[in-house]
Amino acid sequence: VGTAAAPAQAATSITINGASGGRAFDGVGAISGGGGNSRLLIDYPEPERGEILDYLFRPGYGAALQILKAEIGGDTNSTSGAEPSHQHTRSDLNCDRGYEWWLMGQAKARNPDIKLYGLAWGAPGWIGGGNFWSTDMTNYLLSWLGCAKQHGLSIDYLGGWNERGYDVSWYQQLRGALNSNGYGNVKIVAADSDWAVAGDINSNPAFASSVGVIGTHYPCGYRSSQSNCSVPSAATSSGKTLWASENGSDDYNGGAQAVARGINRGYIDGRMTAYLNWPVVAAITPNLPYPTMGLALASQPWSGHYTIGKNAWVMAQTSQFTAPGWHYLDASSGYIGGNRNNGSYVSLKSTNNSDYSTVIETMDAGSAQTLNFNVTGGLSTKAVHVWSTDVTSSNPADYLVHATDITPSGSGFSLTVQPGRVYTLTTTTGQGKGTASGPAQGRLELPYSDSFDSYATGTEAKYLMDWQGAFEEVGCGGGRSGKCVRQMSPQKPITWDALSDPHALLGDVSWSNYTVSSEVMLEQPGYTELIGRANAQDYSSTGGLNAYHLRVSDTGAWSILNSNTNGNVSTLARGTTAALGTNRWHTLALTFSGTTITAVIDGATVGSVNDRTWAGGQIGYATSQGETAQFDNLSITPGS
Ligand code: 147
Repeated sequence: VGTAAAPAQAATSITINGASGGRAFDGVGAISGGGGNSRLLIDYPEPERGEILDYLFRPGYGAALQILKAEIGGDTNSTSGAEPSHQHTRSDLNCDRGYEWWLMGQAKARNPDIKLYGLAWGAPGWIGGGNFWSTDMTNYLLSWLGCAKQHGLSIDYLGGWNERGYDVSWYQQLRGALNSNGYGNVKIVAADSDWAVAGDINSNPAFASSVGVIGTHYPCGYRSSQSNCSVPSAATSSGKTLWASENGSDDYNGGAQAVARGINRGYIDGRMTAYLNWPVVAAITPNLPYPTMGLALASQPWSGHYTIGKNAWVMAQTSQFTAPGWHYLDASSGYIGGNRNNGSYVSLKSTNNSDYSTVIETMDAGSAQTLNFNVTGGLSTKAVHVWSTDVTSSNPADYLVHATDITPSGSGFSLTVQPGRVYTLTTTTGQGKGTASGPAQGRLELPYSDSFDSYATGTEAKYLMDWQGAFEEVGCGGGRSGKCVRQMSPQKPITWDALSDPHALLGDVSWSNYTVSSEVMLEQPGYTELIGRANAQDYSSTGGLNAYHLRVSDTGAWSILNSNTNGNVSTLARGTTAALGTNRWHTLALTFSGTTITAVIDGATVGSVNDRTWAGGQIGYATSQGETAQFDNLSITPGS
């Protein structure tokens, strides 16, 4: 080594005292939803799909999540996609839509002790006449809980409206409705927004008794900052359980430092007893918002390629060594030598009152430090198992590494900790690191086609990623046999972010010259679209999409449109053909060849334009707002 080592700091003494008080630990976990981020996972082939699920949920294998928070779908975009509602209309109910029931089931199958938590981002427009804080919404959540029961899933926690504040009387109504419908054991989390709710909880005992957990988002700073987790006194003095009910929004590898800091410091600074990473997995194509955020990357179901992120291994340093119901030991948790820059440690005691785990992070340390531990207060003094993750390394072999055991001499032992690492010291066993790995990356090859006939009603067609509305398998209309895809949202939803026309995208962003064709059928006056060369999609301001569109109306009016993420839509060509009417099937096609875009309706070329704005991208379907159009026989053929 060419540089002199920094002078060793004075050794620090840490007592791991089983007699210390401390809050109950609720778990570390992640969020599937808010939204659409898990979409492509269900379309993975086996064995890769099961391997990814093992890395997320199987105890002693990977991230070993202790809490899974799932979106309660609302047929509206909720960041990186839309998730389907169990009630598209007031009279509708289908408990098998989407992939969250499946994901929760897969999680429970691997870890029956995982806690489940439901939260809505948006909702179908029939609810409360467009008012989220309504009795309709309370009933909507009750029917969602009924669906969970049908799936054999018991829900532990339920939230209100993601990051849209709270309505005190609605939360009280929800508590009453849960109690009188057999869900007295479901704890309410309020309000998945900021700390404002704590003041009302302190001043209103009826509200306080309705709320089980105060859950706040990004309490340690947004995204990778996550270092100082201050909590207002109204929250600490409320006596309520406090959670960081959403954190993260970081790259699956690049967020590891923030995860390491946030899990420990959330408790040390703010007595927060759960840490939920957004999202659980990046199972979306790279053109959508936040394409690599989560614990793992799984964006290519067609190739089977996936990568488990450093974030997962850092989370494992807590999850594999603890369980919900363990207790923090406050006297044995803090900053090394009282200095935040040296790093932090938290100690937790098992429900058997003997085993313990201490998680140490040295993200901001400048040099090696020697820690002298003394174990007391009834805790085990048997061998200490040491596991560590080098967060500065990009080599997966350096994550969740099992080092040599330490045998305490009496009740004392020492450990030298290097900078930029997470260490877990434990008397427990059963930890492990999965070894499965997926194949190399690959393109989704053309030609690609789907007759949509091979799916169960209510499911989503392979690779078709809803952005707004809900595109779902139904028996075909218009006198046609077989199955078709139908846009199921008949009115404007209660949005979470930017409203756009219902649309769904499919495919490889590297597709450039091709013909996309599909049969379409309008159910009401309105329009439907075939989209091509689709790429970036805005969610927060305009809802705009970089793409070309062939739009056709029931009247026969057609246009070739060029849209972008600034929300601009320009018309490249337009005209009128024979009326399409409703409940009649028609064939649309769009051909992209270099800068030439050609539109065909029912076999006749209606327009051809030259435009060089978009060189390539996905295909898609769209409808006017509330139009429940159907789609059949998608075909994408390579061109030149
Ligand atoms: C969160 C949402 O809850 C997630 O669905 C997802 O959109 C995520 C993306 O980062 O963001 O919402 C936040 C948006 C902004 C902040 C915090 C959370 N912020 O600026 O502190």
